[in-house]
Amino acid sequence: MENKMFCYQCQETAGCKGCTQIGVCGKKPEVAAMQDLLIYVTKGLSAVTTRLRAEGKPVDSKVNYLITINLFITITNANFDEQAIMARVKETLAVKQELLAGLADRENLPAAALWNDTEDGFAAKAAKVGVLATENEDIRSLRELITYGLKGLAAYQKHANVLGYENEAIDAFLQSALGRLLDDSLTGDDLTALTLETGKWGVDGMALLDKANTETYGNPELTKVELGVRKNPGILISGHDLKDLEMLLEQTQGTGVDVYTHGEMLPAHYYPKFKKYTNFAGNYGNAWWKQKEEFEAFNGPILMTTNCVVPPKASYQERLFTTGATGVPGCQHIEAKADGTKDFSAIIELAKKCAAPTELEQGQIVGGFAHEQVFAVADKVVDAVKSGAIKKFVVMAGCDGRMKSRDYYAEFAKALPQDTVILTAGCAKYKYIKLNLGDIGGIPRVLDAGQCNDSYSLALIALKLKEVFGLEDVNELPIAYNIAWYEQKAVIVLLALLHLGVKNIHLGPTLPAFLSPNVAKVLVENFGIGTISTVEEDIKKMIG
Ligand code: FSO
Ligand code: SF4
Repeated sequence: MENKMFCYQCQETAGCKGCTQIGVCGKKPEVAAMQDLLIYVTKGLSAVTTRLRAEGKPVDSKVNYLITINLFITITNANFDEQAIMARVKETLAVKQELLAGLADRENLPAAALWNDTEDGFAAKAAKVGVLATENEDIRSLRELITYGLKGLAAYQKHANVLGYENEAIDAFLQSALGRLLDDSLTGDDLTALTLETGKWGVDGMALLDKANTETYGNPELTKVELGVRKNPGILISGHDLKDLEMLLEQTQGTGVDVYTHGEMLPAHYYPKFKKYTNFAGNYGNAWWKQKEEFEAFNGPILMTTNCVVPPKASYQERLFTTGATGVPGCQHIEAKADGTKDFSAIIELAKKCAAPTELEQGQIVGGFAHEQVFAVADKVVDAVKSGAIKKFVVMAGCDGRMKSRDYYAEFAKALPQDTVILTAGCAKYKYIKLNLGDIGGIPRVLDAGQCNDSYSLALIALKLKEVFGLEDVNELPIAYNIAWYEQKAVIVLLALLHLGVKNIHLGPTLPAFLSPNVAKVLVENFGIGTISTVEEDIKKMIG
């Protein structure tokens, strides 16, 4: 059977419809097929674990980790390695087989829970279980919306897990939801309810990760991050995994090798615990999509801890290392040992032989405005709002991307009146954080809370302001939401915001292709979700 690719999970999907030949991200059809199969078998395993729990039997945390990392691997720009993904499918099937033996009741389990590769081969099965296997457009749309939200939730769980934090209730929900996506008896209304429930667990998942990060590394604080380079050779670390960064910083002590952050690792500088490392040199480059040029110029090795990785140019492929959920064929992958530690000596040895990074720019980024830092200056913020010095906050969190249409966000930031403050998180910030937009009475006009998961901080800040101003509804606050999305972590952030009651979110640069017209209508009618138009019109609409 022809193995036709279909993927529409990210904002850059071909023609705003779906990638069918090869991914705009570089994902090949055979990799897309293995990812479809991995999702299918992970749903099957989740149906089994959900039945086990219903029978009162515990599910080992190792199985929970397996499920979360499987989902994480299929997120946009995480893993392009077909062999690595096939190995995960095999492992998942083996674990499922073992767990099936422990079930008292195996009646009426979905087909995915019983499938194993002795029936038909991986490629043949993958061709039957992709996104288009669900024929009804609205059911498919809701199933995929939930699946993508769960992928984002899984990524955040994985980060909390590596720091020793877990919440069995979140894993139980995640798995029961995955299992329910196999159930053909669920109606559009059932799936709409499950979408909203996913948002509730998204809030819990981000709260768990926030707790894990802040209890382990301290509360982010106002920090100036250097953008220039030093004279030593360096290692560039990208992605979102703070534990990997900590291990790398430890292992590079006394080696003469500096460590620079890239992309979504920038906010690591805001955490007190990382400030003690004198070789933690600064941030290099911009958002993920500029990496082909910037990794070339870095000269030293690059460690990708999570997405977004772009398939590399041959010129620096040997310097690109992956770990965790990421994978690129031809690049060395650093596996965790049984105790979770990683040996980065191969990267450090390579760095010693490389030239120091070529400087791209000079200057500083100011950030660290997560919840506690903002609460510490809450009086100042409240006074500025009361005096009229701050008229409006604009949440511009989310992702950056390649599309030219995203220049809108830089232009929008520049066009905002001087009495507005941007609240941001995620790699979207690179569109305007270096523009020197000034401050209002000492409060910077761009307040960066951190990574995309730190959008949770922005929600806490909104709830705090609601309390201080004695408002009933978070939507009465002078806050507009103009969010840029790209991949599936942004989906869980969006669902979490909807759960918290936030309305009238503008989502751009385009609405997700996976929203069918009917599902989009439900989101518009119930939550006022809209997209963007021109900078002028949107400033009028959002700021007044
Ligand atoms: Fe960006 Fe990529 Fe953080 Fe995403 S680096 S696009 S939403 O992976 O996760 O913001
Ligand atoms: Fe296309 Fe995005 Fe899927 Fe890549 S992740 S194949 S760009 S829809």
